[in-house]
Amino acid sequence: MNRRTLVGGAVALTAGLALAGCADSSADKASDKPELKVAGAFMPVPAMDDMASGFFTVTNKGAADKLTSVTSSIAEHVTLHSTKNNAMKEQKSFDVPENGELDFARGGNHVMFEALKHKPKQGDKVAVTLHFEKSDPVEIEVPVKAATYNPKSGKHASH
Ligand SMILES: [Cu+2]
Repeated sequence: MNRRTLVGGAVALTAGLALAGCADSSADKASDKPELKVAGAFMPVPAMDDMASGFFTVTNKGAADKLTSVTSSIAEHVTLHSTKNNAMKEQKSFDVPENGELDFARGGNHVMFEALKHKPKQGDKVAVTLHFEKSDPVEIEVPVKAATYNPKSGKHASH
């Protein structure tokens, strides 16, 4: 009995040390702030009356951050989705990497606007607020584009 307690205690102690080490190294980076910019936002005219999707790119010239939620006056619920092998999956958050970007694009990550209060028309602008773990919320106006609009298709072809 005594022996077992000892062993358990040693394991717990090691785990505690490892965790403390991790926290220390990330605390160093936390002093650098994220520097976020949101660009290229658009919402294709939705096919359905009650649901729409949205896309944008968050670029970051500073420390890592996280997109934790999106809100909009046009929808009751806004959720974050990733797409893999044509299957959508709801995500709690998306990482915005240090000196990197978080990209939302057709066929990939997207924001889903559900329970729309009204159906947006092409040419409308939808007010959307992005909420981050560290950075202040960013308010953007998302232009409503044609249902087939895809700014990335040209970009990919030139790669
Ligand atoms: Cu979705």
